[in-house]
Amino acid sequence: MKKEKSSPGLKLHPNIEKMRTKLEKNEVESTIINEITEHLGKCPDELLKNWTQVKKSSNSKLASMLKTGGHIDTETLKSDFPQIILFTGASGVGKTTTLVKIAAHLSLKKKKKVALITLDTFRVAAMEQIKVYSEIIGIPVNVLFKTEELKNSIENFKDKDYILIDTAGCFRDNIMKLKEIKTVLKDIPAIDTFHLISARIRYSEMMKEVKLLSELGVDKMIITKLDEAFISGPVINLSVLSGCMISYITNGQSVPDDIKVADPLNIVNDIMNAGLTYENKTPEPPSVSKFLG
Ligand SMILES: Nc1nc2c(ncn2[C@@H]2O[C@H](COP(=O)(O)OP(=O)(O)OP(=O)(O)O)[C@@H](O)[C@H]2O)c(=O)[nH]1
Ligand SMILES: [Mg+2]
Repeated sequence: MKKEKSSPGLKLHPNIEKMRTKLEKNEVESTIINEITEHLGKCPDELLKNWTQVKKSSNSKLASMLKTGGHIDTETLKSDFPQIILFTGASGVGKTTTLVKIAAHLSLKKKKKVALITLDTFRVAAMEQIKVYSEIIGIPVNVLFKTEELKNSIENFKDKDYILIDTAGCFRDNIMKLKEIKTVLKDIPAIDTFHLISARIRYSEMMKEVKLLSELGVDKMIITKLDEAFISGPVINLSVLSGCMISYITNGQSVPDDIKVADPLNIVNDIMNAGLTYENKTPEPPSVSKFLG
């Protein structure tokens, strides 16, 4: 990451310098840091003297720059046909866990008719994992060995409100699979795709994934494992600079609780207060303030 210091000769308030350092150490991109500096530069001295107020003002400015949205709207179903929701992402990113969290919310809390389909037949354990969860929630699951079987499987679940589809590991295979799925499902009206990205990977890696996905028309992200992130910059950079939007945040292994609808201020507060920054040696886990709103 290119680091840009404040311009020489221009003396910044010590608390603005402190905020710049905090953001730099969290690997926030310099364009964003400069916008925050400009914003704080317009704040009265009275506010700048108070570090808590500086953090608050900086967080709300950052929040206003974040792009979020695209979460599942359970109030207005788009058509009579089930809403199809695909979950993609690198292996181990949390696809199955997140799908199950959302399925539990839709079925148990919102009382919607939900079915699961998994295309992840690569590992026996993966099939077992989703079967066990579907039994606990009390919803059907269909395990498919070939993408071509998708259309039939969806047809069998056409009385449902939502069909959630789990895909298999490896990101490069996932892109191929996604292309295949999109081809098979090209006549189906309501398909939403959520791509999952771990908060722990580098911003440059995130951007590579987002670029490949945007070519497939995917712009909704779910950020997983925020509870395990040591620095907050990559998620902020992604949300401000990539053009995609963050729909959900997951911050723990507990099903179904550890997921939240992405709210800009909550995200900023959580990630700026969490993580092992250079200021505090022990990470504070972000709080799960509410379950899916
Ligand atoms: N700490 C933490 N762990 C998570 C989170 N989400 C998922 N996990 C854990 O990450 C591990 C992998 O989760 P899965 O849901 O199996 O990931 P996946 O993407 O389906 O993995 P594959 O199917 O192998 O590609 C499990 O141990 C989950 O409990 C999260 O938000 N925070
Ligand atoms: Mg899985």
